[in-house]
Amino acid sequence: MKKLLILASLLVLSASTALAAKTPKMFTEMDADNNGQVDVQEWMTAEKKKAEDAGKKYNEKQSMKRMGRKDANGDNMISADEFIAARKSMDSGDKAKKKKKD
Ligand SMILES: [Ca+2]
Ligand SMILES: [Ca+2]
Repeated sequence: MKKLLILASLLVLSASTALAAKTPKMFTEMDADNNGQVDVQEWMTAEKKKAEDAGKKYNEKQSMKRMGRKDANGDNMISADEFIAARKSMDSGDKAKKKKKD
């Protein structure tokens, strides 16, 4: 019985580790307070830094647009799930996304 319990908890442990590993580094870096959501402030800070690093001027309007595209449920925060989903839809091409737009 005990062995089974240990096995079960091991399974849970490895499952949660796998889940955590799935969160992209880019997301965890943006999530400054580590609450699992990237809010507007965190997004803008990250985008500004990205623009500066690339020697570009930061465009707030476009930056907000990019965030809106990732924020699937419109709560002004990007969850890890939304971030991953947005990346996936980018990978699978823009055609489906354009259709979904309205
Ligand atoms: Ca956060
Ligand atoms: Ca959201």
